[in-house]
Amino acid sequence: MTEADARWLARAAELGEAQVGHTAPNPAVGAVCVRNGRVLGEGAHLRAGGPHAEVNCLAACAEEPAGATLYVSLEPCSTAGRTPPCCDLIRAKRLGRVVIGCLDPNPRHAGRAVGLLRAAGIDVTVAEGEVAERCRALIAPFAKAITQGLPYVRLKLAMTLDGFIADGMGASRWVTGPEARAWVQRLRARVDAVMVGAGTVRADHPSLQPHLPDAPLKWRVLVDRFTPPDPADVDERTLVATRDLGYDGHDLRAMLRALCARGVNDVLCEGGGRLAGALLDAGLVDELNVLYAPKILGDPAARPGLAIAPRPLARALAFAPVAREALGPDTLIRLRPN
Ligand code: AOF
Ligand code: ZN
Repeated sequence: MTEADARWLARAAELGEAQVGHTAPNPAVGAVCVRNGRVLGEGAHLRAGGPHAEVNCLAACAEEPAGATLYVSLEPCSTAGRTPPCCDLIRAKRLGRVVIGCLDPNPRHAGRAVGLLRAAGIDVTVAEGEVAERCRALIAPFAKAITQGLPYVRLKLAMTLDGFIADGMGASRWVTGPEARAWVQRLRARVDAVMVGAGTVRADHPSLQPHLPDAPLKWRVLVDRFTPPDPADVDERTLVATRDLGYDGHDLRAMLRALCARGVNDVLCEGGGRLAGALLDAGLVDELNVLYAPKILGDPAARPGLAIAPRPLARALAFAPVAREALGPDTLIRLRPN
């Protein structure tokens, strides 16, 4: 793989990244067709059931792509799903070379394209290094969902330095500042569903939708173990866990499986403390996003961000920080459970 290959593949990944949050249960994928350092066409997968990135890219080519190189962030599919196999199209269009960002974790495809395309006389390169990492990160939620039947779970906690999400009177607007809240809106736009305890929704009535132009409406999952949902909070985009996902009040894993079966690959949990704690205790969290507001409440009646079974220091839940970012006065820490 050359430096130019890495650059074109990065462009394919960028086209895919722009579709994150729109394609569930499919992965977001981007593609670029190039001849002699010149772009013939670009494309992305826009929504499940619609044409794949390769199809849109090749349809956008101003001239016949025979002999050209196709850069695609994910291995082209080799069997028919809702749409025909991209490998057939690549052969029919007689591309000279295909550069793949990462292999498809879907067992129906998983690596088959490489042999199929090579057998058709097409030069195939599977990327390595940084750009390959980027392409894998792009489909991480899809990879977990397709191989484990569980969605990728992100937990967001926005709290004071002493770990509270509302004061002793129940006031929660706002713990964090506008920059942190805007970051949460962008995160919501990138996931497939937002999950929250029914008690938190009853207390705060958050819309849980990304209030951004072009962001599709998300599923709102109300987990009603301790508190029944207020009918006023249930609309056509709401899934009530006990009613719609067969949740028995204990088996969160089974509930997440049912959510995944509904086509949710990527779910954001926004609290409350008991649900967040239960997910962490059950080892179901893939990524933790803590937004710390530079405030202290010190009120034992305040609402804690996390309710978790007590642990001795030696067995504390431990995390590896992956990034720290300043959002106005607040601090975002992204962590992965160890
Ligand atoms: C590609 N290009 O842009 C995407 C792919 O039901 P279908 O036909 O849409 O197939 C869905 C599967 O295709 C999905 O599970 C994943 O393995 C792959 N996604 N493949 O060649 C794309 N989105
Ligand atoms: Zn395809």
